[in-house]
Amino acid sequence: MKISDKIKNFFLGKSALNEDQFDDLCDLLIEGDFGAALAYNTVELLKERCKKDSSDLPEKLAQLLEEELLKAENCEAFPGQEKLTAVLILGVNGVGKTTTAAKLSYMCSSQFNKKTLLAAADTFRAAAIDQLKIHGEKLNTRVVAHKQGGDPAAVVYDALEAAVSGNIDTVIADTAGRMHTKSALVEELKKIDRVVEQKASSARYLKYLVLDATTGRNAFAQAEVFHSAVKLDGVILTKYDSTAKGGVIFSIVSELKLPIVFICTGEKYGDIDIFNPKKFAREFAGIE
Ligand SMILES: Nc1nc2c(ncn2[C@@H]2O[C@H](COP(=O)(O)OP(=O)(O)OP(=O)(O)O)[C@@H](O)[C@H]2O)c(=O)[nH]1
Ligand SMILES: [Mg+2]
Repeated sequence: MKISDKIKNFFLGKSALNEDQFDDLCDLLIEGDFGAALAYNTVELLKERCKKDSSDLPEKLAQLLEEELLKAENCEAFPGQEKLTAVLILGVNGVGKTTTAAKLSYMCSSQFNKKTLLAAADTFRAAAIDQLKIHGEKLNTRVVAHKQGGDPAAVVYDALEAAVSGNIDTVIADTAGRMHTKSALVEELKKIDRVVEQKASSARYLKYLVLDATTGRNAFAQAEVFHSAVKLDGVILTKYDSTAKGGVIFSIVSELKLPIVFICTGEKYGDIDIFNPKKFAREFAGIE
């Protein structure tokens, strides 16, 4: 059962909560991938607010959850800018980076009338370049690629050059899956970041970490490592359709101050939305 349904059932028929019930709610939040400390603090705040007025418990919880999701530093909306934007799509293996790069390209052209270019900066995995090229063909989007084994930073560099001469609005670079626990891969990422930072000095440069909602609390550790390596701009949550939980994003926003920028709910190009904190918070609290 989805955590939001469990929370909904929990509140059914309850107009006020006693101490034990507040503890049960805390356990439910933890079960939904909230960190323990954040779950405890959230429940304490809820208790505080209930002292004054105990009506509409689910609404009060939703309000608190939304406040958590607004604690991140603001990320400028993407796309929709006049400037050339370079987006680096990062994450561990298999989280949905390549699919998300394609979805973002589709979103840019179908919703915002922006021209994109895909950069095949995953030069590591054998089939990665072809995988992106297939997306490029389906989306009628140019893909800049080098040979397998090449320097990923050089691919992004070339893609940015091509963007300037080709009147492109946004370069979306797919990168290789790298485990956050392997320091050599994290170092390589820092190098890519340095090159793109220099090359993209006149462009807007965004680094988005893709997190698979089904990985639970491990997503928090991934966000911590990537953020400390390259200072991320935001998180894209994928596979939200395949999890009953997803509460890990509350601690990512609240503790790392990283905004969630997009949420993906399927394998099709259209299965991506700009993240809406209010909607997510209300759904999590079992409302709507
Ligand atoms: N259900 C669901 N599946 C998704 C979503 N996003 C991606 N996938 C699937 O997840 C699998 C992996 O996606 P990729 O885009 O290849 O992942 P990746 O991070 O590029 O993988 P590597 O390059 O190998 O590290 C594919 O089968 C995708 O269709 C999503 O939001 N929901
Ligand atoms: Mg990939």
